[in-house]
Amino acid sequence: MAVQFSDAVKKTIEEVSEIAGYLWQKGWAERNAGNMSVCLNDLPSSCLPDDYQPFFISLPEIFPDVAGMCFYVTATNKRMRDLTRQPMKNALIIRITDDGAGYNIVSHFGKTDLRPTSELATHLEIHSMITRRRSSERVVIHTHPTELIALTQLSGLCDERVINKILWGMHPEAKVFIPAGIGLIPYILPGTTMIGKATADSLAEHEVALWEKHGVFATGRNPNETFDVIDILNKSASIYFLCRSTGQEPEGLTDSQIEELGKIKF
Ligand code: 2HA
Ligand code: ZN
Repeated sequence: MAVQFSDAVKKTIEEVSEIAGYLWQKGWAERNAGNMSVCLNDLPSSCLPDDYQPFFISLPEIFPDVAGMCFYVTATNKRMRDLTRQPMKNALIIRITDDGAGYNIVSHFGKTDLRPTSELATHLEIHSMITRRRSSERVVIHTHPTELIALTQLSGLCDERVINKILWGMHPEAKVFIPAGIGLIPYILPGTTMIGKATADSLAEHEVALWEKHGVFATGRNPNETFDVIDILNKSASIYFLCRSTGQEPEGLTDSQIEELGKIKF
């Protein structure tokens, strides 16, 4: 007998697996690259069997803002291309304990070798920031978009102001759909609470955070919307490199054109 999920949870899992396929097709998810989490505030406790034995794992710090909340999280060392076909063999559902000091695995009857992504601390820092702001966002995606990462490898470009000017200037929709732009996080060891806090702070101000020489984190109300902002920005970065490959510098939109686009509301 499998754990029964509500229709809303099943729909979320279907959407996440669809996006996992896109990340792989885009070439942004080599080997085990990337991870996702979704806040499942509607996970009914009735989906747990009466004899359920919660398996407790402690967290590297206390996360009081997400205490008691359930998350669907991709598993460490698993592939996005596998998750797209088998979402519950490559991800798990966890519930943060009421004191925020750890979590229980609530999927798989608590009996599984799967463990959450190595970037769990960053995901929980971001979900904590979202909860404090009472935002309706509930999805966090981390992936390795090639051209956005390449921007951070060029010393003349690895600057938040410069990167935003390039990205907004390469296509009008970048400013329309990502009006607050991308936040740049200078290199910090991945998997640490330090990079998690820096990322959450940056995402409080921007739609997307770019980890120098590594990848991006984005938040959204649903998996598709979260994927879209990364896709739009990486398209801009691709246009930039395509123009430069001709030996010429792209013109880019002017500051006043970008400002005008920033006033469009969707
Ligand atoms: O999940 O991308 O940053 C693997 C990673 C770690
Ligand atoms: Zn990564």
